Amino acid sequence: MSFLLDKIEDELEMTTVCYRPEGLEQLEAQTNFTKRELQVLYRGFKNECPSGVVNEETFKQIYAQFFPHGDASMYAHYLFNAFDTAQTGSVKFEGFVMALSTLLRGTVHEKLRWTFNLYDINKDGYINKEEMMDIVKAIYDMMGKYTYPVLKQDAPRLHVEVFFQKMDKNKDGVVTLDEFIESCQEVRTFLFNFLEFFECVINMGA
Ligand SMILES: [Ca+2]
Ligand SMILES: [Ca+2]
Repeated sequence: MSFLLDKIEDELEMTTVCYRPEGLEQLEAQTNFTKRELQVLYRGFKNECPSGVVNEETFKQIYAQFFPHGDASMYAHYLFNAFDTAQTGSVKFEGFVMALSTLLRGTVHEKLRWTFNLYDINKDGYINKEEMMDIVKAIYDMMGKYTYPVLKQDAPRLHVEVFFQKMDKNKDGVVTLDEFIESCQEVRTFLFNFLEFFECVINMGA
């Protein structure tokens, strides 16, 4: 997501304050953004989403631009569901900014909690192997054929096995939030590295 932050910072340099969304003070208190940053974000948001809400289709369009050689639609779908905490099919500016604040400026713990929620596709509080497989496959699909080093056919399955061995401490077949956070903090796991790798790819492409 850091390409968004770069964009925000570019904008900040040349922007003049235009918008004053309602509840700005409240949002400033609830997020890690300054009032000025929130104004820039709001302007960008209204530009991209004149209706005032962002939907799954917008996520898909944005990711398709960044990953033209792959199919980002499934990853965009899972990502959108993590933003859409109320599961209403659309996300308002406030919700969008709260998630961005966590992703860009949250503590490690907050980022991990958010990531856990992304991977917990059915939102039952556990990550099971199928969910992990779906997400990892979605990431591979998104990267397409230009992933380096060239990935073997069974790479997603192997990565999921590694993930589970490391994360499922009590071997009950599901990963809880506590297991997830504990694992990520004690070792820099594949998963966490993969997300960082992913950020690098985005930055290079931006
Ligand atoms: Ca689940
Ligand atoms: Ca477990």
